[in-house]
Formats: sequence, C-alpha cells, structure tokens
Amino acid sequence: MTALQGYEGADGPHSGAQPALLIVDDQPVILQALYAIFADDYEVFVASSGKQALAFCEVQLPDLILLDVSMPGMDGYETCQRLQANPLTTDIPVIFVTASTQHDDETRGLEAGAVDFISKPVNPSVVRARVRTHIKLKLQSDTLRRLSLTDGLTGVANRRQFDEALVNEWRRCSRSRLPLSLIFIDVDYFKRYNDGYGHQLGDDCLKAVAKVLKLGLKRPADLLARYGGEEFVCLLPETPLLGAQQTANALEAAVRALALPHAFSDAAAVLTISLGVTAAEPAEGESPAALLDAADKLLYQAKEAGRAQVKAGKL
Ligand code: GH3
Ligand code: MG
Ligand code: MG
Repeated sequence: MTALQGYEGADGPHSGAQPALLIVDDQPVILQALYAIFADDYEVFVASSGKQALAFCEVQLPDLILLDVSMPGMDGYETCQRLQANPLTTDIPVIFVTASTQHDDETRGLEAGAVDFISKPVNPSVVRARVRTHIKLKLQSDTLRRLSLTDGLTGVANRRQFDEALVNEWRRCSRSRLPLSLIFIDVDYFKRYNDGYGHQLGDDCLKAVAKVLKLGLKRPADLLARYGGEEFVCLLPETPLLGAQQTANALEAAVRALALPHAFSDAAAVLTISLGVTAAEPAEGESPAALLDAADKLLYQAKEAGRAQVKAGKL
C-alpha cells in the first residue's frame, strides 16, 4: 500500500522524521478533510477499510490511528480489538471518529481499547489538539521503552533486553526446531586497563569494543547486548555451532584489529577479548539457563588457556 492513495496533488511521502498517522474511513470526503488537517505536521497514510488498516500495520507501524467507527465489513470496534490483540500493534493509540453521540458507543469504543473519541463533523482545532496530545504521549512511551532496553554507555541492548530475547528466541527456535547459539564475551585484563589508563579511557574502550562487535554481527536477528561491566553477549538465532564459532573468531580478530594499546595485558600488546561459544537445539519446557551456563564455562576455559581466544562446544 502506498501513502496518500488516490490523492493526486499531495506532497507525496514525507522524510520519515515526522510521526506517522494512519486515518481509516470508508468515506473519501472524510479522509480528504482529515488528511488536509494533518498533512503539514505528520506523515499521513490513509486506509478505506478496517482490513486495509490491519494490512498497512503489517508493513509499517503508525504512531497513531484515527479510526472510523461505522464502516462496511469490519467495523471500527473489531478493527481496534484486532490491533489490541496483536502484540506488534497493541501499543498504537487509536482515536475513534464517530457520528454517534451515544454514551454507549463511546463506552464500547473505550472498552475496545481506544484512547479517545472525536465526533463528526470534525472540528479541526479539536482533532488537531487531541491527536497532538496522544502522539506526544506515544512518543514519550516509545522513548522510555527504548531507554529501558538500552545500555547507557555503549548504546547496545542491555541485560534486560537480552533476557527477554533469550526467552523469546529459545521458544521460537524450539518451535521451529532450529539451533540457537550464544557467545559470551569478556574483555581481557580490563581491570589493569582501567588502572593503567584511567576509567574515562576504559569507558571509551568499552564503547569502541561494543561498536566493533555490533558491526561483526551480520544477520538482522542477531543480538548484541552488554551483559554487565566488561562482558558482552551475542544471541544468534537459527545458527548452528559451526556458524557461531566462525562469528566468534571474526569478533576476536576484529577487536584485536582495533589495535587499542594495552601495555598491561599479559595476552597481547593490544586490547583483546576472550569468548565462549555454545549452541543448543532448544526444547519446549527446557530453560535457556543451561545455554548461558555452558557459554560462561567455555569463556572461563578460554581465559585459563591464555585469553584472546575462542572456546566452543555443544550444550
Ligand atoms: P580477565 O582477563 O580475567 O577478564 O580480567 P579483568 O581484569 O578483565 O576482569 P575483572 O572482572 O577482574 O575486572 C573487570 C573490570 O572491568 C573491573 C572494572 O574496573 C571494569 N569495569 C566494569 N564496568 C566498567 C565500566 O562501565 N567502565 C569502565 N571503565 N570499567 C568497567
Ligand atoms: Mg568480567
Ligand atoms: Mg575481563
């Protein structure tokens, strides 16, 4: 589906910097009126049925939906309930637009999960103000969620996001009977680095390491997280041990190639990492804790064997 369907003479899609608004109504004249109200401030998309709206959300998630209540086929209530039932779309605020002035209808809409109600005929300044408020709240909650899942120093996923992803990927891979690999990473002699170069350079070093590790992960589903302190972890869904081992070797080489001087390391003249790699074929009902445990033990073996290297093994 394209933006602004059927509206010739419109600006065309905006850059993406503006919040995205989806307007759903079966009457073209209403779509046109609402489009005109919002075109300057938002990236506006339109759909002429509930079905089309749901299909649009499969492709792009709007920041807010203005939803007509009475439409042929799937009405606004049902559309809203379906959006609420889908984890991907459940956080999108929905404002109902309705000609009805019945309190019952308003209650029903709020129960279906709408955040607000606007009556037809629409008053431009009222609808503009309400949409502005709800979009502001939505963007604030997006920001909070993002912050709660991101490591402040390095910008990569934090422990919380990793824990969630591990459970989800374990479940997903057990359903699809695909392997799940995990790489545990620890910076070598990092205490000495801090003591020798100072905490500020230590922080800079962690940022540089995170960046190069992130660049080393090739698939969109791969996740790099800061596990804590100078420890990182990579989750590689649908990846067997051999593939994960290759990735781990590449990560080890990439950090070494950063060539950050480390005069206090016994492992090399530059900063290095040690890695433990393991893979499992997840089974429903089993916990992913054993995977973490195994990778941690292999990491310990890599440390014992002299650091700056990869140790791999099956769960
Ligand atoms: P090993 O090779 O056995 O891993 O030795 P290590 O010194 O790296 O390990 P150890 O666990 O003894 O020390 C980790 C150090 O990492 C301790 C702490 O000073 C440092 N560290 C942890 N988090 C941070 C951080 O956010 N910033 C900085 N600069 N240093 C950190
Ligand atoms: Mg450590
Ligand atoms: Mg360390």
